Amino acid sequence: MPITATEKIWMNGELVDWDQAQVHVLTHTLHYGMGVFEGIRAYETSQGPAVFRLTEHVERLFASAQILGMEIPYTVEELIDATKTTVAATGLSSCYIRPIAYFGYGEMGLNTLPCTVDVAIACWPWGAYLGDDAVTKGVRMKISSWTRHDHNIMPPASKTTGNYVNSSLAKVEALRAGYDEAIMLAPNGLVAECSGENIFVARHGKLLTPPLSAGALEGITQNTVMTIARDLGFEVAVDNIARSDLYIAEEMFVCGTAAEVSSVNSVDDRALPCPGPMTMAIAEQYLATVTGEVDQYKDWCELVS
Ligand code: PPE
Repeated sequence: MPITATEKIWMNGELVDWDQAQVHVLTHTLHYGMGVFEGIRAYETSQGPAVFRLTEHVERLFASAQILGMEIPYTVEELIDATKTTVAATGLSSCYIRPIAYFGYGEMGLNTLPCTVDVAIACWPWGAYLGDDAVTKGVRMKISSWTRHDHNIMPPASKTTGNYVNSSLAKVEALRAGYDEAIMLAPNGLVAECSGENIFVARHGKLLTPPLSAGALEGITQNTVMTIARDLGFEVAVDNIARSDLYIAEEMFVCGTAAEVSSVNSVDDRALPCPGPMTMAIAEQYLATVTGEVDQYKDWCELVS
């Protein structure tokens, strides 16, 4: 999906012009994939632009870094402020936000201990990740021939840049085969997640979503959806899902910051009921929540100014 340039990018404490936000080709992370990043969205609310669950996203950035043994040279509060400053500097009322912490220029070789850690935050307008009609029409899924990372190979709990080699291989394979998105199974065959979203299936009237132990990222949207779903009166559990659960799901959707809530209309060419009633109710409530229209979730909308 193409990027639209905005005014400024925050780099190591300063707002720089979009075109000046550059790195050297010998930047350590470019070679070895040891960077951590976030995907966040700001939405227009009646009180102005607000970043959805900004604090949790920045906290997860620090957790991702902690898993890699990377020390981010800022505090959570400083990066929350920096994110708001960046969004405000673009003048956009809604946008996608990409913070990244990476090992910078100056050292080569696999030892990261002497490396400096650089941080950048960019934002730009980004539309529906899985297509404009992903909620109503649903997307076509394919189980990937690529396996999700094992915990002792690439920790899936860390949103590490290098982890996304696995996601990109799966995504491109699915697109080339005529599908919209890939479902990844863990090394033990259990369902993990999609290349960039968490999965929910309905079985026996109950929503199930795979745990971190199955190789899924602990999605902030997944957490939001579980809260919304329970408050709407649906039963939800974090539990293991087998491949066959997907084929006979009563309904299925995927969710993530970029994809929001998107229905699934088929898995490996087995048609699923779509859009499902729980999916539709949750998708509608999610949109109202991120735009600050639901009183009980207003605190999740962190105003930019
Ligand atoms: N799993 C993966 C692998 C993942 O990348 C994401 C986010 C999620 C689950 C959902 O997490 P959360 O956003 O906290 O609900 N994927 C990002 C898009 C990746 C991309 O750059 O493309 C996102 O949604 O921002």
